[in-house]
Amino acid sequence: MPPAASWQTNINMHKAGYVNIIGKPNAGKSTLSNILVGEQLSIITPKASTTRHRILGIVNTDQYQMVLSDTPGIIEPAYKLHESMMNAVKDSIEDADVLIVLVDVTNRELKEEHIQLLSKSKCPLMLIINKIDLVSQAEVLVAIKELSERLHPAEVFAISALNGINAQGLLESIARYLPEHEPYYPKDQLTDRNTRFFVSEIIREKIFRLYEKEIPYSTEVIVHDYKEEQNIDKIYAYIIVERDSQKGIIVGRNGEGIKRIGVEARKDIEAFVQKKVFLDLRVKVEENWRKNEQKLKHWGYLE
Ligand SMILES: Nc1nc2c(ncn2[C@@H]2O[C@H](COP(=O)(O)OP(=O)(O)OP(=O)(O)O)[C@@H](O)[C@H]2O)c(=O)[nH]1
Ligand SMILES: [Mg+2]
Repeated sequence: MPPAASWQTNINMHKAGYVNIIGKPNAGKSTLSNILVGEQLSIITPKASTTRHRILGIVNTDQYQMVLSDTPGIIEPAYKLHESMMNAVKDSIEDADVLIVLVDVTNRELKEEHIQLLSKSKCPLMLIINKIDLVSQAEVLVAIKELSERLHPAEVFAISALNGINAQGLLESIARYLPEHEPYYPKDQLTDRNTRFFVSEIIREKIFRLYEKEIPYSTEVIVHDYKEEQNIDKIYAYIIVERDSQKGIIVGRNGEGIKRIGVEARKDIEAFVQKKVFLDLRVKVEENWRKNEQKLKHWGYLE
């Protein structure tokens, strides 16, 4: 048995903290968060503004607990929904122990107001340049120079979140900035979200992938009943749209649209819950839900 003193030192040395990833829509925040956590917690699509909530992903080792927070992209609010998404961004700047500013090297202009927003943070800022697989090394160096001058980061990294390039080194670097602290969550916990949330996100991801224009943005998914039986999970969800015309588009000719969402989502949900799944999807119209404070509150967007 080790002497009491060394055991004591280990407890004291435990590090824990909130590491918040922020950046413009489509920068790769969810891809990075997933690769660091090692699980597909956040949905990823080629469309901007996929993520609507803060989602915590927790990395646990004996030495530390890193609570990563994936956030919606920084946007100009046009709807009440967007205000809630931007509040998630602002909160994540304020409550971070380490702030990761993720920048897509191919879309790297930062507005002055974004720099102002970031300057409110009082913690170490790590600048991470993403998607380096898409450009030359020379361009990466230019981006590092340009952005470092404006953001004054404690550290800079260049990565490809998609291919995992430099991801392990990044994880180790972030860990060095974590303050000494006891764990915030049980050490076997991976996220703060429940199964219903992930199921609705999987369905929403299919809609982002299968539909164009305003349809994905006008859609919300609500799991309204979840029955766990011995060999099967029975899940009942509403796909909420803003107008009757959108309902028709989601359902599709002879119901083919909604059937395809159901088939694809069920496959992923079964892999996620590791069980057979029955999925019942219905489309409901809630006029202008994105502007409706009551609805947004009810669905967990507004505090
Ligand atoms: N080529 C390349 N593509 C990437 C990389 N990282 C992410 N992507 C792609 O960029 C797109 C957006 O990725 P997400 O992780 O959803 O981006 P996000 O910042 O979470 O986006 P929002 O949630 O919409 O704000 C997806 O198509 C990803 O596959 C990368 O390193 N290289
Ligand atoms: Mg995202």
